[in-house]
Amino acid sequence: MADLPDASTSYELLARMALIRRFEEEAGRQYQRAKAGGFLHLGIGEEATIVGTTSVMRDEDYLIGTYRTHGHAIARGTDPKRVMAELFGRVDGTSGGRGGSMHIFDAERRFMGGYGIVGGNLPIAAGLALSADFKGEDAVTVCMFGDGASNAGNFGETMNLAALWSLPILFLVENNLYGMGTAVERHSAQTDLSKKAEGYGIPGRRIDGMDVLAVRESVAEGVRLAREERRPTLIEAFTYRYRGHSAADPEVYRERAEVEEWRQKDPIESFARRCIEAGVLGERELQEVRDKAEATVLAAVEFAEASEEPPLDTLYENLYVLDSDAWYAVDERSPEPHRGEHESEMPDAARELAEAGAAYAEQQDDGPRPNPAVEGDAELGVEPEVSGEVEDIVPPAQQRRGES
Ligand SMILES: Cc1ncc(C[n+]2csc(CCOP(=O)(O)OP(=O)(O)O)c2C)c(N)n1
Ligand SMILES: [Mg+2]
Repeated sequence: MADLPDASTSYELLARMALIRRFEEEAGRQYQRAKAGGFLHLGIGEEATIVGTTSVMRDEDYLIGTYRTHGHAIARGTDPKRVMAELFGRVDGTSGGRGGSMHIFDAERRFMGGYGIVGGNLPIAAGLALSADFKGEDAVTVCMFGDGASNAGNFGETMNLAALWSLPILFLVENNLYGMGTAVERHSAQTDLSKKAEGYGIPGRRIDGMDVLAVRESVAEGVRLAREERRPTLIEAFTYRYRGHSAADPEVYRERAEVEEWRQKDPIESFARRCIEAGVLGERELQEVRDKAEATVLAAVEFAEASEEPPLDTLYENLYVLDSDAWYAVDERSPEPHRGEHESEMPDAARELAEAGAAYAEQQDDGPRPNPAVEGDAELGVEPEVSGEVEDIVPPAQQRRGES
């Protein structure tokens, strides 16, 4: 068992976990009151994995997570007021109220989201680590994801590149035993998730994710290996969410007794008890931690309530649009219904579109299809823009090994 750190570090670990717990309980309550919209995924029970990890990261390090990341942002130092405002969809939220619960983001604190696509954050994490490497920065990327995400195709793709390019990255799988309602042994052929990247050259280890000090110790070593030796590793932290997958989960896939069993290992209570028994913290400090968490969370709700909703005419701001005549990601038409938008018109519109598609395909049958990458967009006659010589970009690790 890892030794207790000094009193101020112990206090900080406990206070951070308690704040996240109280914040999430309140988020759940506000969601029931319909103050927070969209989806809501709470990580109550997983605080030790989150706080243990961030507590050994430097300010310049990147953290990227999933859609269950209110706690991750707060652990990284994001103001709980701004996280709550994001849940409420208000302008003062971390994403200006546009993202909601699943898209908390704080570039200043290098908390890079917040992703709704399971496993979608893995390749982005590799990109963050690669960019740090190219810039010659010392920053490490910590990528946290769920047990379910370890089955996604880009898990393997990311592990391969991380190992090949010796990226300064640490992968941490938050194994809470379920991907939605599917237990690990029903969704993963290899249930020892720490082994899942071994074949790619990334070693792993399993830890108790309910023990904040065990997480701290392992993550500190993983971060050191990434920073100093450019060796990516994978940590599998066993943890548990007490609440359902999202706010709308009848939880038919598990027994109440199982939830109770995990509650006995509660990361906050067990750490507080240990601090008291060792005489590192006293009852007075424990009460102070609770009171401060309460006050911070109530202030966050008040702040979010008072923050404005984004004005309607800003609806199309901050959207990514490909600037060309070809494909648009955004419907820029006026708000009234357009062709095909009335349900009664749908069958006709669908038939017309299908016929138009078939007619187009027929035209293409005479001769080989144009390759837009080589010839530009044949139909629009757009030439590809290439300025100067195109150089091969070789990642730093391969440059160091003299590969091109
Ligand atoms: C690519 C993709 N497939 C499916 C979903 C639907 N989905 C949302 S969460 C989830 C379960 C993921 O479980 P896990 O990775 O263990 O994370 P946890 O929710 O337990 O934190 C699924 C399947 C999705 N969001 N993205
Ligand atoms: Mg899971």
